[in-house]
Amino acid sequence: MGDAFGAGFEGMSPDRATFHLGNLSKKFSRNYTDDTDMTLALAESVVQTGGVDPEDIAKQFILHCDLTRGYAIGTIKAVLALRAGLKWHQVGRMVFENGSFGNGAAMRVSPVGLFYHPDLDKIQEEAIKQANITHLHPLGQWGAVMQACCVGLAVTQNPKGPFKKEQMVTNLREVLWRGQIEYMKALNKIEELVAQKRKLQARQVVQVFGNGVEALFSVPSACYIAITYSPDFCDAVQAAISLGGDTDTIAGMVGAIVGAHVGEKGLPADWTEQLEDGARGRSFARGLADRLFQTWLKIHQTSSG
Ligand code: R7I
Ligand code: MG
Ligand code: MG
Repeated sequence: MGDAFGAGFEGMSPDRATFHLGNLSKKFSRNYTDDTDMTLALAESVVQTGGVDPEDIAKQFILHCDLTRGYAIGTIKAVLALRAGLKWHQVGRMVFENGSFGNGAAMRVSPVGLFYHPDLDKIQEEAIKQANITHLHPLGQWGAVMQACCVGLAVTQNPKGPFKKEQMVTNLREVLWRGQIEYMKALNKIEELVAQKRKLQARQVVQVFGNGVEALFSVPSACYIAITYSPDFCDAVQAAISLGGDTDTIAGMVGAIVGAHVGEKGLPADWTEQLEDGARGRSFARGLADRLFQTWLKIHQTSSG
């Protein structure tokens, strides 16, 4: 939902995006972009294989990635190379020799957070595993870890209780210290702002955390916004869009985190109705979410009984 609502604001400055937010209800298309396209492909693979299997994910990418939906160059080349017959572990350096540090592995990772919650160690491992197909750079990988952990922690919190912001920061710290120092620095800033109960203006959020296509300049922004505005889904997504820049992705990641906490009942029905409903549109996505939950349930019932 965040992806489809945010897409029309891509590349705007925070001031311009904030100005146009007044038209959110009427002005823009509700078509999803590459963010959702890849999320659906990953979720489908998790359901079919019962886990994260890069070979099968690559198969889903080959079958379902619609490269007209706003993909960036690194991922386009990787998918084309897969279609040309290369293996999943051969396509991660097609454009960037150290691997991509774009936010593409983070934007699609929410099924991993949902599927492996509440096990943060497993979320870390599997988020990196799925990132490795297209995003081998540690900043790309750990952006995916941070986003997946946010989703996993949000879905673990009681949807009826208050959103435990400090708890979420503490739990994130337990994982992020193992990875890239840059994400720990961003988490420290988030912690400081949460402790001060400060809601930054859009322009300030961009100054502190960024709004770009790089994982480091979008995942911490999404995490800060989600923690600050949860459980209000509409406020959170609008705050994400108001940052401008990579709006589809930041709003998509925020929506995934807050949505994981509030569940379907917490989503605005009038927004949901506006989403495109083609072959892999909202009805398909809803059914896939159910199948993902059923698969999660089966595994957890088996392991607990
Ligand atoms: O990460 P990726 O799939 O892009 C996702 C973004 C989201 O905003 C989507 O909504 C869509 O619009 O695209 O694709 P990549 O091409 O791997 O990374 C995105 C961009 O990050 C690249 O096109 C580069 O501009 C930049 N980038 C790098 N630049 C220099 N060196 C990523 N890695 C590098 C690098 O190593
Ligand atoms: Mg996109
Ligand atoms: Mg984007």
